[in-house]
Amino acid sequence: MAAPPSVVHAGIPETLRSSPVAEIRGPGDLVHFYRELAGSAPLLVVTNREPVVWKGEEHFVLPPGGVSQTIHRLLCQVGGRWVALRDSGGPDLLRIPGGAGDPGYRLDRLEVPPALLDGHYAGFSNGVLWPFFHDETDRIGDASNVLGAYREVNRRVAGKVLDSLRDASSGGIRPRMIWVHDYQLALVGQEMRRMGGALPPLAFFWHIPWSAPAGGAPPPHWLFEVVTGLLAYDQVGFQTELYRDRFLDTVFSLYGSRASWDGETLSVSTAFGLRRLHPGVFPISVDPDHFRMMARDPAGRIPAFSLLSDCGLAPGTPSGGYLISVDRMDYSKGFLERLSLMEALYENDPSLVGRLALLQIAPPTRLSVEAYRRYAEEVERRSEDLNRRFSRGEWRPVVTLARSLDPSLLSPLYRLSRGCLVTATRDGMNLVAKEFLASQDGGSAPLFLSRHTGTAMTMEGLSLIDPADPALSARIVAQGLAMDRRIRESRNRQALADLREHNVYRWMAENLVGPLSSTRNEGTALFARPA
Ligand code: ADQ
Repeated sequence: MAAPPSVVHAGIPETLRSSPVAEIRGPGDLVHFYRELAGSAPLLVVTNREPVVWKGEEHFVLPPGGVSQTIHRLLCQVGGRWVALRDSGGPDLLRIPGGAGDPGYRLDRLEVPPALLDGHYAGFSNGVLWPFFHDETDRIGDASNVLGAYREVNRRVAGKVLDSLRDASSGGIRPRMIWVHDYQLALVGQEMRRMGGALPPLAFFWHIPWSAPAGGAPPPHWLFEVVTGLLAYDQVGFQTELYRDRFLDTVFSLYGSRASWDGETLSVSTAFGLRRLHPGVFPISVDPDHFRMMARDPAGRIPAFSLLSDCGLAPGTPSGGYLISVDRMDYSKGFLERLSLMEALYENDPSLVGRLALLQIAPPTRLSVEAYRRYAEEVERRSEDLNRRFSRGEWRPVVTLARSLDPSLLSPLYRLSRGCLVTATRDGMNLVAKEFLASQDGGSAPLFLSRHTGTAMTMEGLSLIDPADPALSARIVAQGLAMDRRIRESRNRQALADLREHNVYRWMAENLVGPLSSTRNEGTALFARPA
């Protein structure tokens, strides 16, 4: 299958490509960049989930999630606020300390009653928006009973942000910008503007795909509201040019001649006045150097060896070969498609039976959503079928670890594998693919990457598969595994060089540079208050 044409990080304005943003390689560069633009002005971040898990008193731990940890580290150093829905116990405010001489930040936690939270999270966010934007039409739930909860939680988050800005006990803060994340919070910007008052630039990042407007069919009734909500931000970031362009298509299909786009700025005449915003393309990434180091570190390699031995995949033994997959148990990650691919692989080449297993590291996710519970059961049934059919003695073709593993253990597991299978049917980016490539660092294990991921659309020279066609994908995997070692190493080296250039710190800078450079950020309202 041919790789897509070179679209590596396309869509980023020329000015930005040649700016110091392109030089950013690590956390120190990012902090320096932030201070150059914002001085000592703080940053305010808004997410659905908290960056820390409270464990009592002043004690909390950091969950594994890479992106939230990168933002957390920046906030620790530059100072600011983080507003999120509460995930664990403890007080409404947590002071998160910075390192030596760093200001740290304050986490403002919003408590939402369970019934409302259920409508917002399981109902609209993951029962309607997620399947809609992952083109899983059959799984889209009824929006009418849960849209109200979504609106209400977004309104409460907006209120919490404004309270945080005005909080008399701290004298209020004047952040240089507010950065809101993901589909659960699309309406927060609009709600803040409705509540009135001076606001700094509002940026938003949409982490998941944006689907093409359904040709001919009427759009769902809630889409206009979500899109209009996004228009309230000054910048809306997407992972790829394709998603950004589809967003523009959707805006044009909904707003017709009231919308115009000059290649940088989208202008739309809405019921709330004229909106002018920048829909940007900012492909998210990882910290490749961190993964490289972890992959080699004995502190992770030793437990990785013993975990593999416990799973019957002892490294260096004839039955120890495995392909790895690491995903939340989400239908969009293509678990069933991956099992079909493995089945086709064994059918085509029976000599792989007993020599090459699938190690799937798959923590359960969103179990409050019925579709997820049913999907997990189906995956388990299919895995058992495969295990019944292809087991040889103690050896199993499918080994499942239904839990989260620390990245320090994950990266040696990536490194020790024979290859990685990413079979997402749709994926905004897919960071697992990038973590795997970074962990190779000199290794030759190939990545087999679904062409429906943002990673496939924004990186060159990778082996692309199509999860919808397991037979073809199995042939691509077999060919990739048989390819000359030097070719595989060279491909991985090239991918690593790309990731070092397009790393997560640079992604953050790309998101921040526009709003931080804005001349309109001295506390004046960017849009008139609606009449
Ligand atoms: P996700 O759908 O969660 O993210 P992905 O980009 O692959 O998908 O990120 C998952 C992260 O969780 C990775 O850092 C991975 O290592 C970690 N993870 C997954 N399973 C794990 C396990 N068992 N143990 C430990 N860690 C595990 C959403 C969008 C993506 C987009 C990201 C970032 O759906 O398309 O790439 O946000 O924008």
